[in-house]
Amino acid sequence: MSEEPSIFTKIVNREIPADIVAETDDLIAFRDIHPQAPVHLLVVPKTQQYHNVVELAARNPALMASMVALASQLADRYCGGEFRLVFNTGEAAGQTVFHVHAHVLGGGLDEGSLG
Ligand code: DGP
Repeated sequence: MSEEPSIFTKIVNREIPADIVAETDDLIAFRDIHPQAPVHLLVVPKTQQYHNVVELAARNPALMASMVALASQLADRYCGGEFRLVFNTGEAAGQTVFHVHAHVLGGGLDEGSLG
């Protein structure tokens, strides 16, 4: 891997702590450090090779589908199965970590909370 490990790769590798709520062979999910909703989880592929959801969807749609499935399972567990799924894409859209991740938001959302 030519890039420096992302902050999320460091969480995958247990180099920095996180409140991990689920893990599979390919994915990890943990609580966002700056929650924007009563339930705010991040679902993240363990690989950092996809920088955003557009790359992921083009190159590995099965992995993207598994992210949606895990988001749904977590929403069942934490917020009654209903949730907002947000992929910020690009700096101007608020993306700060260029290792693709889905924000799973739920549990009494305000209109304005976009992750
Ligand atoms: P985005 O702005 O879409 O790139 O989302 C990045 C999210 O990652 C942001 O909501 C805050 C979260 N985040 C950044 N660093 C950490 C961290 O070290 N731990 C956890 N749990 N979340 C983090």
